[in-house]
Amino acid sequence: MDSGNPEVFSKTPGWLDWYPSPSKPRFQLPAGAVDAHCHVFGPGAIFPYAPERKYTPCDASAAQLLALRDHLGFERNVIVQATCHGSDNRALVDALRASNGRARGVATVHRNVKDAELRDMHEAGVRGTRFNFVRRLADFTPREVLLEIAQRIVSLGWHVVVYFEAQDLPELYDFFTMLPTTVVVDHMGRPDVNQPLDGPQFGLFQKLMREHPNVWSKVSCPERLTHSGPPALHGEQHAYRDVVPFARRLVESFPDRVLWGTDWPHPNLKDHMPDDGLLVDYIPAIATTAVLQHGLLVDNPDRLYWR
Ligand code: 0GY
Repeated sequence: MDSGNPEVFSKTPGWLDWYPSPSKPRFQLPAGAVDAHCHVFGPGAIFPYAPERKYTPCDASAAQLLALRDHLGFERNVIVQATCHGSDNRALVDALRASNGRARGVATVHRNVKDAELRDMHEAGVRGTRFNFVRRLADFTPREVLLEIAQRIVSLGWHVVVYFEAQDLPELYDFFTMLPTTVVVDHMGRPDVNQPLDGPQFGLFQKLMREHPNVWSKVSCPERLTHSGPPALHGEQHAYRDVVPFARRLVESFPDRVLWGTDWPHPNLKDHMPDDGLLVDYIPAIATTAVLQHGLLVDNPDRLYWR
């Protein structure tokens, strides 16, 4: 910083910090497994949070993320730019460089981004850009601006990651189908898991994936979607049981277009902070065979991010 005094950030009141001592998963991840949705936050003293942010998180550094990767048994990460950093991707790029090729990134870019900046980000490992439609997280950006950005990244071979809530899909559907890239949806489009699996809400999301082979989904975030709650005990069979049928349906219907990630450090959770080891133990409930697990954790992220 110009003054030499780093800005001091106070966390949003009620902020839940990430789980300090996650258990070792019982589920043995396959060799080459990728945690395909996680974030770094700051540290704010080095990479300040964006002025337009809607929340101020606890710090969650690249070193802490890479230590978690090793503890859980992942080999690689996909680090996704979080809204608290706006379109300032310095913390993300720093983390990608610290990973020595074992992480790829999804950035958030402004329409004024220069081609040279895009090329530098690509060289650091960025392979996508994220459009956020969740109102509590990001201000509205006109669709034509997003389309313009999407068109600019085609030549880099990047894709678009979209984050939205299920009640907004009817309005966003046509826009998503216009995008000229692979489109990766965060957290299954955030269904209300109290609604039927084959009801109109999740039915529309499955239609989007069925009719548009360029659409992928992360089957992540049971801890955000659940009404029934976290596992009471390590390895408990019924962890996040209300979310399981939704994730399992996507894994079984679209085995080559699903990804999984921890979502560490779990921004904006209100009820509980998951033990990341127990989250990994949830994977075999939604990908029930070794073949499905290998696709979800190794082949699919490898194809999208490392080829
Ligand atoms: C997630 C979910 C959330 C936050 C963000 O970029 C973000 O701030 O993605 C959320 O609050 O639901 O995937 O990390």
